[in-house]
Amino acid sequence: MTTSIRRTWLPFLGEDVPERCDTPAKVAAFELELGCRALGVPAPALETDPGMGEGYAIRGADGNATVAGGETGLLYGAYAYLTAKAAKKPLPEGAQKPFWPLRMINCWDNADGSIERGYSGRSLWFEAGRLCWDGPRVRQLGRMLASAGLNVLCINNVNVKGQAELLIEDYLPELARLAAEFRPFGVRLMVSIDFSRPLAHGVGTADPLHEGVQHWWADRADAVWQAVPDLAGFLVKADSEHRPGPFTYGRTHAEGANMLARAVAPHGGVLVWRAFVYNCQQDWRDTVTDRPKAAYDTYAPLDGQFDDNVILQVKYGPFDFQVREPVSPTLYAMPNTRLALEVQLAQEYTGHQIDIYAMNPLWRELAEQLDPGTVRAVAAVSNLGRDDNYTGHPFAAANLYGFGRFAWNPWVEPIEALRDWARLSYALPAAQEDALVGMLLSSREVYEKYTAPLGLCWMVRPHDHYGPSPSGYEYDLWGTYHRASRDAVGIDRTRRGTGYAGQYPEAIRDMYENLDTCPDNLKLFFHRLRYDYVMADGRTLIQRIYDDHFEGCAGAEAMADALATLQLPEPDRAEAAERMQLQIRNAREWRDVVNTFFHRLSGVDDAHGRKIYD
Ligand code: GCV
Repeated sequence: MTTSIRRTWLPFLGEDVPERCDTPAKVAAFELELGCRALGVPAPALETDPGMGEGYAIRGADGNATVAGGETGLLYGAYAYLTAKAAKKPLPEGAQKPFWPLRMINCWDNADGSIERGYSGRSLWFEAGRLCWDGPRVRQLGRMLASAGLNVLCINNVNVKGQAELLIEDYLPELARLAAEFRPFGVRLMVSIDFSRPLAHGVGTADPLHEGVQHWWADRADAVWQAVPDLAGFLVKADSEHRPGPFTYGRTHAEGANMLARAVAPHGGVLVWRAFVYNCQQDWRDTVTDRPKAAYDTYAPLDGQFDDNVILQVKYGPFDFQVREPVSPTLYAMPNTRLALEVQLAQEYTGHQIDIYAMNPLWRELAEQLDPGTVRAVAAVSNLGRDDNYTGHPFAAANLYGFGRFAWNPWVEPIEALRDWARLSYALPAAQEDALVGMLLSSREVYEKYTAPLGLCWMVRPHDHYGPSPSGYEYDLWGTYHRASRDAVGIDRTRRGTGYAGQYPEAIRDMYENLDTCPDNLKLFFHRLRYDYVMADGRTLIQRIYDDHFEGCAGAEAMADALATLQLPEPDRAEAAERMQLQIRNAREWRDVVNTFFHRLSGVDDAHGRKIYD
């Protein structure tokens, strides 16, 4: 494996964290000494206060400062001290603690070293069916995760393929060694498991109510926790996209999850159960089944039936990480269940870490629309891989860092998280820093406009999900239809239509059902509209489709101009420039394909006479 190590947003920490730093307190002391020396600032004293857990407080003035904290709190305090100094910001005042206790990264890494939806190289810890890794690189990643405040890393794909044997004796010593690499950074491992695994071990069934199955899982949990006593838990994708699950045995998802939760409970583990169930074999002629309704229909009736150590992990939107979706109604519907909010750093539908797409603005919207106290944990699908810079596009690191900031404080201002990342990563002159931060802040809207604006969704090329294909999923099995015709586009998801909007609390439901209050950026998600429908800003729907695509593409071109002015260090400059060429090509392709698609259907010309291909 490669040993090249990039420092991402911590360039001033020029040395590797040595193996002898085997506790968070030792890492904190090492980092403070190294970092303060590099930055030319006095190092604060460290004071352990076990009662503070993950919390910390920085007391006293420069030259006489103390970082007090619980064991991992000390580590977070040390990084907070260093990042404030490096970013030339005031030190955080008063006691600090993370909003969510579980701040998780979910890797979709396979045992053969590939990554499902991975856009930054191969796996950092799997190759040729085994766990293996480059120690200094993994410790640098531990440093990155801790400095962003993240504390759980699920290392394998929820589509458990070939990594099922992670739970078997043969693998456990390696799993224990990997856990030991991350432990000093306050990061605990988690593993994804295959619900049907007892079948492969002679049990004859995977029925959660079968005693043999229960014993098999309890034994496995004993063995795994003996090897890794602080394992955070198991993660499960069941009855979803051909994965096995309790439905095979006529059991509910509460019965399935609780059986596993009872196996891990004696070890203090959590059982994270993903709420991503829908019919992926839908007939496009069926206009009654509506995929976004599926999670609520499956899980809301089970509210209150899950054991205390079950966490139900819900994707933030009802579809699947589209460029814009409303908040999933399931997140409002289960007050008696521990919920986790799932987001996706891997840019599956948002540009493959080629196109720039900064996510803090999206997460801030989630915090505004959903009381963050509704969920107990937060998880992000990883954007990490073996590329030298870990995230493919050097700016995609802003999403990993920004996710940590969001997980600590869901109300963090996007501009603050992104500016801190930019300032820590690159010492740019003020005007260039502004240009970079401005580019990141606008990137989501730009991407949305040149791809699938107004709540359209799913116009991506099937399967790989990069580039335009307006009809690609239209006659397919995945339940993802916009049903564009000569006169109209969109799905009526009000109670007069599929009924999806009826899954929301009344005030939200009414807001979306009423065309006057439904925001334009979700109009076609909730409504089927004629092309001559007049949007809130006075333009017709068809004109908005054209305008958004022209504006989005122009926005990408403006980002390219801004990027060219930045004096980024190499190799980031060259990597970002190369990817920007691809982004521009992608944006032009989207603009022309989608505009042509709607022009051919509607026959309506662009009011401004711009080029639309026929
Ligand atoms: C891990 C989408 C992706 C799949 C992914 C799935 C999930 O369908 O395309 O690659 O599988 O979501 O979140 O489980």
